[in-house]
Order: sequence, then C-alpha cells, then structure tokens
Amino acid sequence: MERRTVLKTAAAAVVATSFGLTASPGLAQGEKKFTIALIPGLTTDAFYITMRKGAQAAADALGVELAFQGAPEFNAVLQVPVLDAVIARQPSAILIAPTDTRQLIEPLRKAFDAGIPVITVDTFIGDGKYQTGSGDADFPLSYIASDNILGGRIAARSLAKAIGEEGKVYVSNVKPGISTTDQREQGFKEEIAEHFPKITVLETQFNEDDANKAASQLQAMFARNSDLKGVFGANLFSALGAGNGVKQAGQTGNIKVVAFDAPTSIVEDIKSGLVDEAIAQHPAEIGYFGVVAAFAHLTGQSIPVLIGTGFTVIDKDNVDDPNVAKYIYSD
Ligand code: T6T
Repeated sequence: MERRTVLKTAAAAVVATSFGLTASPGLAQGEKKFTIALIPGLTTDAFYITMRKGAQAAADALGVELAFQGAPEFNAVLQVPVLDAVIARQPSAILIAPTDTRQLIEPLRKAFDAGIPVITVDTFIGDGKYQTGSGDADFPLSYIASDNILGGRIAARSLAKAIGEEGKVYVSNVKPGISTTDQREQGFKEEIAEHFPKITVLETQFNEDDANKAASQLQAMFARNSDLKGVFGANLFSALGAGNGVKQAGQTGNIKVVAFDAPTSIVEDIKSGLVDEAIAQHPAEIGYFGVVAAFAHLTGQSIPVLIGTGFTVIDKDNVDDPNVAKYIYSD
C-alpha cells in the first residue's frame, strides 16, 4: 500500500475511534453511525437550501446524521472559520462547496490531515482534478457538480437566439476565483467566440453576489450602451439583479436576460417575459449523491472522482410542466 494511503487509513481509524465509530455493533438504538457535515457556499441561498434537502433525503435513507453549517455570505473569509469549527468536531466526512479555488486549499488540508475525508460539492478547489497524485489540491476524494462550462455554453446559445444572433451582451458575474461561475463565463465566451461572430461580449460586471449591485450595474451598462441587447446572469443573485435592473430601466423584453439557477421567482420572471430562459441546476441531486458518496467511502467502497449532475432549461413553453417545475429550487 502507498504510504499516503496508510497514513490516511491510520488517521481515519483515530477519528472513527474518537466518535466511538468502530465497526463493533454496539450502537444504542437510534444512534447514528456516521455524521456527515455539509458546508454550503452560504446558508440562505435557495440553491444550497435545495442541496441540503437532497442531502437530508440521502442521510435519512442511509441512517446517517447530516450536520449543515455555513456562513451567511459567499465569502472565503467567512467560510474558513465555519470549516475550522466543523473540523474541530471531527465529523466522519465533510461535503463542502468551497467559495474560492485557492483560499480553501490549506484550510481543507487540515481536515485531510486529521483523517476526515473531503468531498467538494458544486465548486472545486485547485483545478478540480482530484486524486491525481499531483498538485496541491488533489486530496478531495470526489467532485460532485453540474458541468458549468457546458452550462455557460447553453446560456450563450439561448441568449444568442433571443437577440437574433447579433448585438452587445455582457456577463453579470459574482467575482473571479469561484470555480462554478468562472467556468460558466468561460463556456459562455467560448461558445459566442466560436459560433456567433456578430455578437460582442462587453466587459464582465462583478457584483460580489449582491443582486442590488447587479441591478445598478445593468443600468450603468445600459446608460453607456444604449444598444445593449442582452445579459447572462451567471448565478442566482447575478441573474435576479440583472433582471431587476432591466425592469427598473423599463427595458423588459428589449434587453434579453438568460439566467443561471431557478429560484421560485423565476416562474413569474419567465411568464412576464423578463427572463427568456433559466438554466436550472439539480442541487438536490448534488446533495443526495454527496451523502451517498461519503457513505460509500466510509463503508469501504470506492467512489468516482467526479460525479456530474444535469440541467433543466426552463422557458415559457415548459415552465408549467410538472416534470420541469420540480427543478425550481426550494426557498
Ligand atoms: O449558482 C449557484 C452555485 O452553483 C454557485 O457556485 C454559487 O451561486 C449559486 O449558489 C447561486 O446563488
């Protein structure tokens, strides 16, 4: 056995013992064998609320304890102390949506060094390629998420169609350094560059996950570009804010909006014509398979290093279909 694996196994045994989690069948009735911690990007976002529901469903099915703890904002400085507190309680495994590709590497390594298996959900650290034996961020066991580059490409095709394949657009985004939203912007720009020569992508506007800022930015972009044709909101708050900006500018239907994510308000926004298409992720699946993967690992199974979940593209033609509406996020 490779040395790293031996160390990992030994450390895991220490953690298991400190929880009284050895294989012995001496558990009191109702006592859970494993505690899996889920640390979201932030606690109040419908995307992570929905992820938690999926995770809880899997935890109930498997008889494990789910501990959900996160920060009130999508911010690495606020997420790290939450992670430290979780590590101190020595859960059986950690599922985390790291809020920065670099800033969470060393904090997460502390969990790994303590023998706590780490799986990242939604976002990744480093380049997202885990268990390769190279680089400083390959120690998580698995990455479970949407294909965000593909999602950005889908958004580009939707927006291109909505604006008649020509004119000025821009990306409303959170901030650089977040794997998901960086990849969506990348996929969006690649698709436009490859297939839509008459579309100009203006400079990305970063809103720090603040919908009010995204709304003001939309209005400022429109003031500078009266021929602005469309905007891609690269996550829930970016899209919500950009949409509100379009409405406040009296440009509903003139400036087209394609939204990533599907909070409950998206139904009304699609029906009113404010949003052309929304790309719903499947956060409940991410949470469900996160817990299943952690459980599989804890019980000696091997797990895939990458688990991809899907999208549902919502527009006015399918928004009332129950098979589509079920992907609207929970509040
Ligand atoms: O878009 C999701 C998530 O995938 C992303 O990493 C951060 O923003 C959201 O949580 C939506 O607000």
